[in-house]
Amino acid sequence: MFKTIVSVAAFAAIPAIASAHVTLVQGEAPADSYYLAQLQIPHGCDGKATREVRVTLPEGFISAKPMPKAGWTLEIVKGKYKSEYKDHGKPVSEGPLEIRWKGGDLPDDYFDIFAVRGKFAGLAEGAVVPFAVTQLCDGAEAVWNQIAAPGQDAHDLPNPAPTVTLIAAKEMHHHHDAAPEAVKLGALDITPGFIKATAPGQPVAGGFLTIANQGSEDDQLVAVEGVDGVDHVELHTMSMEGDVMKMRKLPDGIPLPAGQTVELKPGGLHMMLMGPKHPLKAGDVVEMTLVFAKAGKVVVKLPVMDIKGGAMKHKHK
Ligand SMILES: [Cu+2]
Repeated sequence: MFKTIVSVAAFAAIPAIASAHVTLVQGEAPADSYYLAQLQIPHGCDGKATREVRVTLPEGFISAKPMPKAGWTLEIVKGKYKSEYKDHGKPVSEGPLEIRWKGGDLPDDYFDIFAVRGKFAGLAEGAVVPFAVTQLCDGAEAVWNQIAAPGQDAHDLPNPAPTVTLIAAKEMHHHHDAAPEAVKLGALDITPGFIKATAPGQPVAGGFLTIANQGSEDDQLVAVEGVDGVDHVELHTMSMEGDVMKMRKLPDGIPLPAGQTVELKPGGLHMMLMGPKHPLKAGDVVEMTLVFAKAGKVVVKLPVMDIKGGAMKHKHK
């Protein structure tokens, strides 16, 4: 159960947490490169245990290989791709189209991750690529296949397909140079995301990362401090109010429920670097200290990336 530290205001932010929907753990990937698609299944269908998970692989995700899971039987549905691709110089025109993990038992109270490795080919930077998922439960199913129309926010959709946004390979190259590494602090696994590059004079910059609370106790990200070159850092959420996307400060921080993964990402929960004293440029690495209510403090490094498309609008009141 939630501890008293979770205030009403923070509680109200919980629906914005990505873990309510099926999501991809890594929301960005370089175009024309390998990608480990980790699909996070946060709950069952209407309270019923999940028995089968199916993912439809997107066109342009080639040479896919699923990761076997104990207690589940794998089925790979193969067929022709719509186009022909090159993999290591060889033409590829067919391969896995759908992966099915069958015969398992994932109770509604648990979450799990199902992984497929493959390679993006022929898709442009900025493409938002869906991995549609169907959960089959005892006498029920949940289908995660809705795609946001241009200008529409995926958060409006009741059953959005999990998506990954393709970014330029050189941005990922910086990513490798900077080697931002996952950090462990007690029961928390913290995976660095990125900070959006800013133009001169831009008053704020969004910062993103993923925190998995593997423990049995709730925790809370209460503050981000120690960032050079910015005035201070706030924790924000975004949500639709009517047809307007509104940003809201979370004065008590971001709840990290036990056993859940909370993703800070464009269009949702984020950290907001207020008042950068100079533009944040792609390739920079920003060091910061995350402060948690229970786990304590840890230093993480986030690379600055010039992310195109899916831009978050910073309409502060
Ligand atoms: Cu904000």
